[in-house]
Amino acid sequence: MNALLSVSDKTGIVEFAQALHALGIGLLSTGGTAKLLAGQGLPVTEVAELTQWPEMLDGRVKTLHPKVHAGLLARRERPGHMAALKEHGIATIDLLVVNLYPFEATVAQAACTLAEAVENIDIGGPAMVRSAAKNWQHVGVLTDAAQYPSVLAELRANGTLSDPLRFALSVAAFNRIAQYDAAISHYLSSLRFEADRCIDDSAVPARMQFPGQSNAIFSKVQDLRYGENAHQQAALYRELHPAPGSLVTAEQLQGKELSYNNLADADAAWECVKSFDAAACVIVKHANPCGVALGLDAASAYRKALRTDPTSAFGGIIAFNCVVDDAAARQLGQQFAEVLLAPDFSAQALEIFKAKANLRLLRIALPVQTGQEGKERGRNALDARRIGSGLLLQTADNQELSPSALRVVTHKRPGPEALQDLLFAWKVAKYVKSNAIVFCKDGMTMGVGAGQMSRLDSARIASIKAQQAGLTLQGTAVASDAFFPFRDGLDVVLDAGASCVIQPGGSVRDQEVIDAANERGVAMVFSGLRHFRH
Ligand code: 93A
Repeated sequence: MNALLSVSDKTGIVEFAQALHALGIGLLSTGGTAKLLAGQGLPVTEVAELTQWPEMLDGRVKTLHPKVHAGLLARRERPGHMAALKEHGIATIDLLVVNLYPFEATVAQAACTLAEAVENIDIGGPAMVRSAAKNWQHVGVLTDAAQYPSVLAELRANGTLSDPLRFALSVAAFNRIAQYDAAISHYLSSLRFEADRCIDDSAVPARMQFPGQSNAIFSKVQDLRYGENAHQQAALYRELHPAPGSLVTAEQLQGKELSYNNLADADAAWECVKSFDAAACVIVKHANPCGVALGLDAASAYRKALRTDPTSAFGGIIAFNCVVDDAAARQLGQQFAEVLLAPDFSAQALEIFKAKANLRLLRIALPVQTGQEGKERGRNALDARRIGSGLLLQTADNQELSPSALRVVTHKRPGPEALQDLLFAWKVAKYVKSNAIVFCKDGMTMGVGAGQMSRLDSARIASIKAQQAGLTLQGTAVASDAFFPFRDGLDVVLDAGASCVIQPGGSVRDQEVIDAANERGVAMVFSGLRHFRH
């Protein structure tokens, strides 16, 4: 058996080659990889020696040779193929280990030039990977160091690779090539061709991004059982380089397989909860928060969040931005939830959840919060949405409200506590579908009106729900995701008991609404920022 090893990322390659050698497998390799292996005392034949052709053109031509490709492509069961190999003195290559020139990492660097990017387009590597993957019945192809252990395990156990493993490796190889080519095509498509600059490509910066352009490359994580409804098919894709702290980086610790709706709701809950600095809990149903609260710890935040709307919370998605300990776990154990997300769970909490085998537990690391980047906390830069045969792209709603931008527009000013509640309500409203009306007090949602075509109805629904939950809206702070076009919406929230209001402002009738607030003796602040979410 012969293996050809040609890797840019040399992680683990020495140990892997040593193991292959110990199994009696012959080693072939390209310049840099061969040098590394030979330096470790491994008997390795350089491809240049095999082909009797030197690596040329600064390494652009290393393995593009019939001796390599025929060795990979020959069908062992066809006498004609084997006779041709014999005639030309070509040995079969049964195992191919390749990882490609680091194109994606190169163009991710801000200072990368077009020349550097182009030099990192691997030609020979993908060609070999395709040959090997096409001939999967005879060749095992490894394109990722993570595959080394499973391949070694089979080789050690059986001296050969099984059909299912070779097939899986082939699929992974073609996926990798597709991803790689997509990265190249996305990158080149993002450049504007300027004749004089592109000819001297060392002067061309790597990315000339147009506003709103997506350079994200997605690869499939898994098929989902079905989509939003049972008759719809669905799959989960993730970006090649997901932002740290984004939902797709989550690790599932237990529970049933995640569904399409679970993932969509978990994302809504996670995005909301990680926007808070204090310990927070967010309960989501049908993409809307039905309870959000701050607490001293997970347990107290959860207790408060649940009080907002215990009826809707049944079967919800519950997210925390802090460790879920045993106290929180015991309380959570009393409720039926579909998914629980948190940066971590204590050992006792995990023990408690074991009794609920179906409950899906997701652990997601919160990104370290430093500077503006930390503030982004793994948010997407772009939002995408399908419309009939088209795609709408926009930069994501990542605008943070700075308290200094708040403008008090009424005679009455909100006191420090009211201001806290207003800012909390404002944060929550951003994650509620429009039209959003959110009543809050003491770091807890008291009534949420979501997704109505009329702001008045959202206001009414929020107050009906508060009543049903046995909560009083007296003295609450209320946030409206967009301006009140007339005073009627304001009157509804004040009639319900609110004593201060935050809204973007910007209506032609702002003065009518401000006058109404003054007439009723409440404080109102303008955020100058709208948070539509449809
Ligand atoms: O420059 S290439 O496109 N031409 C080739 O013929 C070729 N053969 C292997 N790149 C080629 N490779 C790549 O070289 C492999 O995909 C691998 O990434 C890298 C390993 O080179 P070395 O062993 O010299 O470090």
